[in-house]
Amino acid sequence: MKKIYFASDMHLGSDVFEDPKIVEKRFVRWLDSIKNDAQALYLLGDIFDFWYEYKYVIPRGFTRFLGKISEMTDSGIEVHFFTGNHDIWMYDYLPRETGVIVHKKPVVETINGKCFYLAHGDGLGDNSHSFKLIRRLFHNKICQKFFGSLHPRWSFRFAHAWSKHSRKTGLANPAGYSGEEKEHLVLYAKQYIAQHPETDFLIFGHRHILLDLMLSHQCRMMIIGDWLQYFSYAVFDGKELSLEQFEE
Ligand SMILES: [Mn+2]
Repeated sequence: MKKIYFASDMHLGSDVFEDPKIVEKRFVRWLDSIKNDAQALYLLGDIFDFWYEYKYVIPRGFTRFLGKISEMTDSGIEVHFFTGNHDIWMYDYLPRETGVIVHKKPVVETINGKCFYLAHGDGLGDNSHSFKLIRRLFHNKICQKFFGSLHPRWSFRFAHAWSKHSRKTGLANPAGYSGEEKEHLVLYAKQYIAQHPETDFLIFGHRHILLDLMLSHQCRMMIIGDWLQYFSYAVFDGKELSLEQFEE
């Protein structure tokens, strides 16, 4: 069997690096390095730092990335694209143009007899009111329509400022791992496997940390880092799942 790869949080287009293409080019080199033994690739969210598409227009940039994943789907690799909290507004452009399969919700999938629970991870186990409110606003159809009716000169400027602001409070300075008892996703995962004990692996992005944790004798969870600090990914060879970092 060929391998299944998982990666998340590239935040393509973000200004964390002076040249935003640094992340994109590195990520594309990684895609090049896996394309020959990959059967499927799961991109677990926050692939773009900001994405919004209109009926006839898409954001500029990302050409190397879009070209590479199109090449991969053309060659028969299944590419799954999860939306995160930064690229919620994904409609039919990516599936039509690049052949990816878009997921807006967590996915449960059996791969080679193993049961996987896959999600970006935002909104899971985090019950804070301000987070819930913003999430509801961003997912609201009327708000999305209103945003789409603005000229991009205004809406994109607002969005990039917003993304920058949320990074100041989150991404550039993300709360590190503070233990099983405090990590929302660990708490969520424990609750989930209590209801779904058949689960073998839970894989998340979102937190920008590396975590590989046994939850029970059968069930293991991973938070697979990001492409801003760790250049990390998970790979499943049909039997074993491992968390790795791309080294050139
Ligand atoms: Mn992220």
